[in-house]
Amino acid sequence: MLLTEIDHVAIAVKDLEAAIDYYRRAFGAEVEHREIVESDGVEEALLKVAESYVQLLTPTNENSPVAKSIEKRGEGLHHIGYRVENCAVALQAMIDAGAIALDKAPRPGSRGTTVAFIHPKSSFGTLIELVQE
Ligand code: CMX
Ligand code: CO
Repeated sequence: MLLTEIDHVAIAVKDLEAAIDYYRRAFGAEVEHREIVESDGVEEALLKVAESYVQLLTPTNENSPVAKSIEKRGEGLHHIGYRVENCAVALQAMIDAGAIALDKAPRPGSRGTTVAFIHPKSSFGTLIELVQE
């Protein structure tokens, strides 16, 4: 079994401050980590839940995949991050199982992780991010 934890559930939002404030008022959730990932065109706020995170995501430019997603599909669930021991091994295993890789090789993600994305069309409509800590 290659999955070790649900790393994060990512939610695309237009107003990051409003989303953070909502999770704070509703659950008392605090931001554990905040980062602008310019290579992905996103700003994230990570809310820790046990060993996982809720990743609130907002676009930083109009070409961002998250900007396109909000434009075409509205705000809401954007992807799921599956935590794995070794991203390269998990990526190859997914390709062998029929997945279409968006990243041909693992690359840097936020908070120093190594990640690879899988196209939703090859994974039952779910954009998957493999996350190695
Ligand atoms: N979840 C499920 N399905 C999705 C989707 C999503 N997030 N985004 C797009 N799709 C579907 C579309 O509905 C579309 O389906 P149809 O062909 O039936 O219409 C299909 O996938 C192709 O979509 P598209 O609009 O042509 O493609 P985009 O240009 O929007 O690109 C994707 C989609 C997944 C290839 C692109 O978002 C991508 O490369 N994502 C990976 C990187 C990323 O998301 N980075 C930001 C997060 C960074 C982080 O978490 O750290
Ligand atoms: Co993510």
